[in-house]
Amino acid sequence: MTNALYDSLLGANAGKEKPFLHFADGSCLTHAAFVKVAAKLAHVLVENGLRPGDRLAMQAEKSAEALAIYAACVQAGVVFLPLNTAYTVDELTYFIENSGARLVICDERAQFALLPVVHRFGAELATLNANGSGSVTEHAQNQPDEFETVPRTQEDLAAFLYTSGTTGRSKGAMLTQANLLSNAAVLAEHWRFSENDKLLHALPIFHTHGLFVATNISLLTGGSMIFLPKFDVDAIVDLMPQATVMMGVPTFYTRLLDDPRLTPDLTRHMRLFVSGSAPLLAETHQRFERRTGHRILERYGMTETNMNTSNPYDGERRPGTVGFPLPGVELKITDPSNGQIVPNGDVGQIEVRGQNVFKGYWQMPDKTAAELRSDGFFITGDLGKLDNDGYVQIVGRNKDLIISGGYNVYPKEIELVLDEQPGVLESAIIGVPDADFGETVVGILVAEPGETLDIEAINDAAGASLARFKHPRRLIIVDELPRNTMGKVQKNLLRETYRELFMPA
Ligand code: MLC
Ligand code: AMP
Repeated sequence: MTNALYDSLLGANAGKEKPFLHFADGSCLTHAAFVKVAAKLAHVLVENGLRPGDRLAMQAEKSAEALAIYAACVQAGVVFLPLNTAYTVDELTYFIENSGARLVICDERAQFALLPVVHRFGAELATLNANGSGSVTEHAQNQPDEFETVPRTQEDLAAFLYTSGTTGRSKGAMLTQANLLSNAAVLAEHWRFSENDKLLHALPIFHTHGLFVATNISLLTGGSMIFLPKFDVDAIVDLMPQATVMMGVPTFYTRLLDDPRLTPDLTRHMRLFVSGSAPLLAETHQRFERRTGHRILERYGMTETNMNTSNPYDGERRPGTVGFPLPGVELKITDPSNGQIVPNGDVGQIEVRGQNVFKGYWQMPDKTAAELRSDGFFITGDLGKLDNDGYVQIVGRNKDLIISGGYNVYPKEIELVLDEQPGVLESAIIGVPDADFGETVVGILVAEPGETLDIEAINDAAGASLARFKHPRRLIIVDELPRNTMGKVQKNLLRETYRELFMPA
């Protein structure tokens, strides 16, 4: 038995003395060196007691070493669980407990807060800092730079990515070797990647977009990435003339459009701009083309499914659409009430099936059964339709979800925190349009009779337990929430009322 993911992404590059990661200071790490770092780290994982199939949870800043931990997990057959650096200890506690992680890697600054949690669940803790220092890399120094790759089948798990739910409890999406490898291969071909590509990488590496789409494609094709710690317009403008491809969320593109340095000359060396993770306004697509001559290629994916659809590389990249199902992906638009395919052109829920679709939610068979049909179709929760030429258009969501700057925010999770605050009778979290983040989070509160709400204290409480990107940017007190005859809060009415809060007409 082999380990196809390792062989394709890393083993194939073992002898390549050409750059894999370029850093902003001009230095670089070759493919061969990256493979060696990964092997050393794989020894560290084994010495920490990790066995194939065990989970490793990591909350670490973006660095070559952090990326090499992912590679080490692939080589050692360990399931990689990357976590948003914005998560609070409360949030991390849930992930560590739920995943049963045996090893938790975090920044040195977080270790004392996390140590009691890690010990409570019988795990071990190691550290990795933004500059690559920490107990993990110290331990790796004296390890051999070769590691006997652990055999894995295509159905074995490679990663868990947590995605929140409408009940407020996050679910661990189990991704197999086959899910990751098949999608990387399809995308590499569809988007014409080669070893000559240099991808401008400013996304975080704890989500599908930055970790699997960008990184796996670059590894698979032996290309390279300009690896930036985060998105920063100045750095992007500096480095774009050296790159050939950029992948980003729509906020990347709107921020670039706000900068006068975005010109045809700046983008002359680029062959492809990809956007995804949130809706790209047709207007942004058109403005970008007018400014640079490039048509952004929009694609559509999810944590559970990797990438599902993409606009064509050669054909028309149609603004406001996410293109066609990728090779190997079946897509249908169904009536949510009965699962039947709706007439062409009608709006329905998007369902997808293919090798890209995950195996289910970790230890949540009921939730898995509710979203993943026994015939393999996954109910995405997105609402869409096909236009006359078969392009998929996403028109809304059948799930209570806000996407802020490419990060998913599930209202229920925040409402649960707000409802617990003194004097709060009930709350509703909605997303309203925002020029920078696409949508931003607003909280509507109702006080208990006779109570006066302390907004500052409520904000502090939200801040203590929820990641910063989930915090309501505004809390508004109302007398009551609008409800329909069934008693359900009518969030559409609230969204309409507060539509212009951050984007006045
Ligand atoms: C940062 N902040 C955010 C935020 N990002 N708040 C809401 N939404 C966000 N996305 C907070 C900061 O903590 C800060 O808090 C304040 O907002 C302003 O920060 P900033 O400096 O303007 O933000 P910045 O650090 O520049 O980050 C913005 C961003 C980043 C858009 C560059 O969020 C980002 O890289 N997003 C990409 C997310 C992503 O990769 N998604 C892919 C998911 S995979 P304060 O304290 O200063 O007020 C997926 C599947 C698929 O969806 O299809 O791809
Ligand atoms: P996540 O759970 O973080 O993977 O987010 C997945 C969700 O992001 C999808 O279900 C969609 O709602 C949304 N999404 C991803 N790409 C696009 C896109 N191109 N246009 C609109 N929504 C998108």
